This record gives sequence, C-alpha cells and structure tokens, in this order.
Amino acid sequence: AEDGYELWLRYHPLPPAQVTLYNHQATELIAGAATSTQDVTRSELQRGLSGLLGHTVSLSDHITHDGAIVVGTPGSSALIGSLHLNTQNLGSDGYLIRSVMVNGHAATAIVAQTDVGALYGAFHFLRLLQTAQPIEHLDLRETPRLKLRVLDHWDYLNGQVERGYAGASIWDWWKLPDWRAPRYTDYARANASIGINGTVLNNVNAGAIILTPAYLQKVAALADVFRPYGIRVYLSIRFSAPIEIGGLKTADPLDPQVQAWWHAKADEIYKLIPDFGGFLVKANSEGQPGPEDYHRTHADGANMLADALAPHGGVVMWRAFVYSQKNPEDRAKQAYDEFKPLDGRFHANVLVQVKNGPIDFQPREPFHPLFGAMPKTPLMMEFEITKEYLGFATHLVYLGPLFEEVLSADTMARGNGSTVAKVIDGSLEGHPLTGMAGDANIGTDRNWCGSDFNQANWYVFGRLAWNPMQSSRSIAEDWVRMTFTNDQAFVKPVVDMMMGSREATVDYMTPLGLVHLMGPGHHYGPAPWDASESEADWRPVYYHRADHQGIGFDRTSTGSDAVAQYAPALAAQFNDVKQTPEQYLLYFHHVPWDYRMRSGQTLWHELVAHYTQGVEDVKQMQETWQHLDGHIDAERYRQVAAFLAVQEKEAQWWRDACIAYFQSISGLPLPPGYAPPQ
Ligand code: GCW
Repeated sequence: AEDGYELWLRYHPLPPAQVTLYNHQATELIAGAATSTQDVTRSELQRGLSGLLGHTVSLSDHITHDGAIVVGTPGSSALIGSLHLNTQNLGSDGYLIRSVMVNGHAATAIVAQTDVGALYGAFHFLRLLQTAQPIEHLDLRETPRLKLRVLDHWDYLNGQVERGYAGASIWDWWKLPDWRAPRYTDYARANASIGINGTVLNNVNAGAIILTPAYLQKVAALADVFRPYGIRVYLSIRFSAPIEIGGLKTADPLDPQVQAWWHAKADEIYKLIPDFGGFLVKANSEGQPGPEDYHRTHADGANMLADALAPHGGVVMWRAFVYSQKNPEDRAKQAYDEFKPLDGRFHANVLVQVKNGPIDFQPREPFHPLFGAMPKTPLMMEFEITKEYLGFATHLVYLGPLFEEVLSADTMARGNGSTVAKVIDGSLEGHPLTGMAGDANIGTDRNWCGSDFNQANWYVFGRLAWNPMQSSRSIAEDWVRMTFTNDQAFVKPVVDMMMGSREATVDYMTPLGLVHLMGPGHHYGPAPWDASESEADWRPVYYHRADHQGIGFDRTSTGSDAVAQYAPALAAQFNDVKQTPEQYLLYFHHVPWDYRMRSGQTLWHELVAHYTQGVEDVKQMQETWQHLDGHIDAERYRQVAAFLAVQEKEAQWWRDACIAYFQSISGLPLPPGYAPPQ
C-alpha cells in the first residue's frame, strides 16, 4: 500500500522508456564491501537500481561491458585508483560523479576520499535516475558547505514528542539496546540520502536520565545502527545533571567537582560511543537550569562542557533561545542582549545555535539579529521542521521558501551581500566549525511526518544544510519527482502549489509582520484576544498591540529599539516606516489603521485583503489538487485532498477570527466586497 513509509526513496520501477535508456547505462555494479559503510552503499545502489529498472542489477568485480557503475575511494579500489580522478579538496564528505572510459568501456564512477563521501555520491546518483535526468555525460562535484547537518529530536524518554504531530517517538527506549528496530536503519538511510550527519536523540527540555549508564547503552545501540551511514549521535543534556544523577550539591560550572563530573561523564560516553558528536544545551530558558543560576555566563557553562568533550573531539551546541521574561519590554531583544557581549568568549569547540528569528519559528519573522553580530563565534542555524506554528500535520506548507528567505537575508554585517547563509557557512568570518539544526518532524506514523507533504520539509532541510545557497524550488521539484512521479503534468502544478503554500499561510495566519496570534499553550488556531497567560509576553495581545488607533509593535528608536540590534544600515531601514518592507511592517511599527500602504489602500483594507487572499490561495490549492486525481495512487491522493479540506476550513477560521477580533478594536467597517467573518 502507498502509506508513505518509503519517503523519497521509493525506487519503484520507472516508466518503460526511461528504463530502456538507463538499461544501457546501469548494467552492472562494481562496489566493495570491506567496511560497513561500503556495504550499505553497495546494497543501497543494488536496491535502488534494481527497483528503478525493474530487474536485478548484478554485482561484478571488474568491468565486462559498457554501462558499469563503479563506486568507492582510490584507497579502497584499485580500479578507482587507476582512473586518477582529482579527489583533492573533496574533504570527508564530498564526491565526484563522472562518466569515464575504462578499457574501452563507458562507465560511471562515483568517487570520494572517504566511504561516507561515496555513500553520499551513491544517493546523488540514484536521485538522478529517480528524477529522470540524463546520466550519460556526468561531471558532478559536490562538497557540503556546512559541517554539522543535524536533526534535533524533541523526544522525551516516555515516548512523547514535544511539538510532534506524527505520532510517538521512534526511539523505543524500552526495547533498546537489545532490539534494534529496522526503522532505525530506514531513518538512517533517509538522512544519509540528504546529507544529514548528526542526530540529537532527546528533547532539550528532557531530564538527566539519558546520561545514566542504562540509557547510554541504548544510545550506543542507536549509534551503532547509524554509524555506517555517517551519522553521529548527540545528546541534549540537562545542566543540573551533576546534582540530579551525580549526587553533587551544585552544578556551578566553575566548581572543580562539577567539572570533574562532566569530564568523567564524557569519558564514559566515549568508551561506549567513540564517535559521539557532543552535547546540545538549552540553559536558563523557559525554566531550564543553567550557569546563570550560579551567576555565571552562558560562556562559562558552554566552555565547561566543551572542555570535557574536547579531548574526544566532541562539540557543544549551546542554544541562544533564551526566554525568561528578563526583558518584559521586548522579548525579541533578549538573546542578542545576552549573547552579543559574549562574542569571543566561547572555546573553539562551541557553536551557538540560533533560531532563524528572534521570536519563535513564526510563519514569518525577520532574521535573527545575532546573525552577523557575533563575528568571533561560529553560529549554527536552528530551523523548526515540525510545524508548531504552521498548521501542525494537516496544513500543506512547504517550508523551503521560509528557509530560503532567511538564508538569503542580508545581515549587512560586512557590507552588502553578508547573507545569513555566509554567516553560518563560515565564509564571512572564516570559521571552520559550521552547522545547521532542524527540529525534527518525525514520529511513529507510517508516513513518518504526519502527512506526505511534511516529508518535503525534512527533505529540504537536509538539502539546504548541505548547501544553503540552493533554491528551494529546485529542491521541491526533486522531492516531488522522487516522492510521486516524474509526470510533468503533475510536477509543475504541485511544485507551484508548494512554493506558494507558505505565503498563503502567512496570509491567513499572520500577515504584514504580525506574529504570535495563535492560542497560547497548544499553539493551534487563532486567539489574538487571549489574555489568559500569566506572563505578559506569552499573550498574543503583547505582540500585536492593536488599539483603537492602530496595530503593531513599535520596535523603532521611539519604541523598544530592537531595530538597533541590526547592522546600522538595516537598523536605519527598519526604523523608517516608509522603508520597512511591508512584510515586516507590523513587526517593527505601530501604525494607524488608516495608514496608506504602497498600494494606496489603507492598512486596515490590506490586512483584510491578506487574510482573505490566504483563504483564496488554499481554495486554489484544492482546485489544483482536484485536477491531479489519477496521476498518483489513490491512497496518498485522498489523504492530501482530505487534509487540504481541513486546511481550507482552518484558514477560514483564522481569517474570520482575526478579522472579527481586529474589527472589534478598530471599529472600522469591512472594505467593500469582502465577506463578513462567519
Ligand atoms: O517556543 C518553544 C516551543 C517549545 C520548545 C521551545 C524551545 C523544546 O513552544 O516547545 O521546547 O520553543 O525551542 O526550546
């Protein structure tokens, strides 16, 4: 049945014409199996080629005719060594895919300096077939721009997933370490296919138990499954673990006993998991313990852990998402205020992990002002793949355009062109340690992600972590072809639909720079009126500040002055209501309801227009989908159709609720031609 389990690695037979073509170019497979990574590379190629071509592609140890696929490294294969391809500068993960001649026979060589590089090359080669690309004159060279490409799971040890909408945690802690579910291997395959090379198994809000010996055995078992696929395991740690499981009286990072405890813990971990990746830490945020409990800085805390990991080559990913009502005037300013002064104080194996925007993964926010503001510190991007604020499992929202918008934003930190992508890939400031994290949307649902289209968000995250300069449209196209079909009559409209889906969501949820209008707590559905939360800066009214005169949060120099956290040229732009891009208008400015927008219409009119457009766009998506019935299997077709109906209903709910509420405050009539809220 088409239940989505296979993700984008379906390997179902291609159409006959395509098979006929490829049959001459993929006749036999020459691949070693001397290491576990070589072994999985070989079986993935066999599985993929045999599936796509509809017959078994045989293994060989030398080239007997045209069309051989040869994969490996010069060090492990004499045949590859004899090709004398230039593998210099491919690094540990890069690869070449080249059409070559060997003893008068045309062949395709997939070559890397390491086994993992060859595995990545193999997946790329399979993708060419899956997406029906020509493979007879290949000359491809790929190296990742980021070093750490990591999924952060927000999984608790009891199986619950925080902000997870795809079932329970896929880690079956009860049955580990002895039972290694086959799903772990499929998880690793999917990740390796898009270049993901790290996974943080547990939630940043989780307890200290994961660091106890029994759990470390379980973690080690997962690490064993992932190792052949080039994936390292990391853990979120609780800063107060020395107290909770170590019996110490303090977790003060400058206390020698605390330091010794972490050193011993790191030694214990590396004995079990020699390639352990390191720690992810949420400290002094939303009630979590941290160094500030002892009047120490984030740098003191991060460095203490970094020193324990350094002898083993591990890293600390220290989160800059600090949210503790310290700055009730403007929550958006807290991370910058706390971290900017610490620039240059972190040890070499620390990355500061920064969410894409200063609030919290909203449908749209400006990029986080820390990007570009901490030149001496490697900053790691954190995106949220799970759609906490974008409709959970059912809404069809492709996050590629959101990620791309952030990555291509210009921080102007070193003049024009200082994009966020160049900050995180290390090229702007020359950092060797780089990375991107994505808060995973994976659970025990058969389709892994709660919906077929949510798989695209996992996919695009991995591809952008490999190369943050790529276009999200081309990645969407690859995904559609691999996941559904190469039929152009399907691919084009579906890619268009995906590309427009995020803007539609911005429109029906939070247009024109609004943020945080969702119901507090569950974060689902509109509640711009909600004032029930105890803390002011959890209430939607805190964010939109609508009153009889107007709407929006004044973050200019006459307000909270959050604009000053951006580079001077950008700060000046955001400070001026006329120069601020309208998509961020109400994020930076409180403007009157009758403010004239660039269109000539009033703000009130445009607000209503955006909300209405969002609903129209979802209706359009439904219509597009209706025309595609018959192009794919009925199972997946029907679920997408059903989910689009949910999305339409809820887009209408968002529109009506927000317009009705804002109208109750503005007191203005609806502009002519717009339906009143139901
Ligand atoms: O906004 C919040 C989410 C929390 C999450 C937190 C964080 C993991 O609602 O569920 O906790 O962000 O990123 O730490």
